[in-house]
Amino acid sequence: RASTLDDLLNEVFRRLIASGQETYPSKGKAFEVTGVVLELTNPRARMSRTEARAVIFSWLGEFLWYLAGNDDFSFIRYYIKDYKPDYKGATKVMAAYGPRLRAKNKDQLKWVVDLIKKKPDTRRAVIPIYQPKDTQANLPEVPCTCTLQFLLRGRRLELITHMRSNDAYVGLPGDIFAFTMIQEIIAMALNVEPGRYKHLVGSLHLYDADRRKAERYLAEGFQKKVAMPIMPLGDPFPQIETILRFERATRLGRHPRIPTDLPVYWQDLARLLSIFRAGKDDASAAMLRNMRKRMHSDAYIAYIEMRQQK
Ligand code: 5HM
Repeated sequence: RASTLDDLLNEVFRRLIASGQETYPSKGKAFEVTGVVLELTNPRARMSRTEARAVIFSWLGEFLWYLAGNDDFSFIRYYIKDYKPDYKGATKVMAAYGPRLRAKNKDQLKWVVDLIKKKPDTRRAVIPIYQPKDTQANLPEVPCTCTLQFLLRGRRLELITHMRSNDAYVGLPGDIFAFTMIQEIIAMALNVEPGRYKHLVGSLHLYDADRRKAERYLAEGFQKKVAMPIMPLGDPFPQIETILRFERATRLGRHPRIPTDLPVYWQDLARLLSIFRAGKDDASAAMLRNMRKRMHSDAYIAYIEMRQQK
């Protein structure tokens, strides 16, 4: 249990390095702990401030990919250049979460909001990501996330995520980022505060290939605590539609204007998308490219702090 993502990652990496059991599943040697419960007490402290893990663009891109209900390979590849296609030339991602979360004919996020509004104490606000169709042999990828369960308790919205498998170095931080953002979206739609975030993992592992990087992360020491600002209260779905339109236009290189009718919270995320675009556009601007690599959460945080001081 920890109050920030960095504190949680510190504990997880230490545990995996000290006592992870060696396993050899589908993707190379890994050190594993099974049946783990991680808890982030402040779900807004979802960003890392370290040099090693502060990769806000890929997290933000993946989160928007989910929200868009999208399964296009080109969408996610724009944000995560190492994202592997299911097979050579694949244009869709079979295990994509987007269509499972927000199908055209059934938006599970809105369903959860409606259900909890009607039955605040419900134990049924569960979104299944992992589905029967994933239980076939030899699929290239199957979702690592099984379910998201929302519980409104004491006027706070808790989220319990169950993952069958979680890569502690590459997957875990982005997963926590996206799911706590979804937690806050549902909380705002219900007009309550987000509560605890719990992350239940069947197999939590660190690949041998990332072990040195995890050690380097630990060597950076503890970072100053930071949390994202509070999402604007009230129904966030219309604002999400606007940001998704902006994201798409930006990704397609149309250079849209920042939607100034949006609350500052969403405008700031739109600015991050523009900065990311700028880094891609000007191939000759080495400095900009470098800035894109480094202009991760730290710069975003400095920017928020500056705003808060004003
Ligand atoms: O063998 P398996 O299907 O579990 O391999 C998938 C790998 O991707 C695992 O290391 C898993 O932990 C990681 N992963 C993750 O950590 C994958 C996804 C995508 O569903 C994710 N987090 N969100």
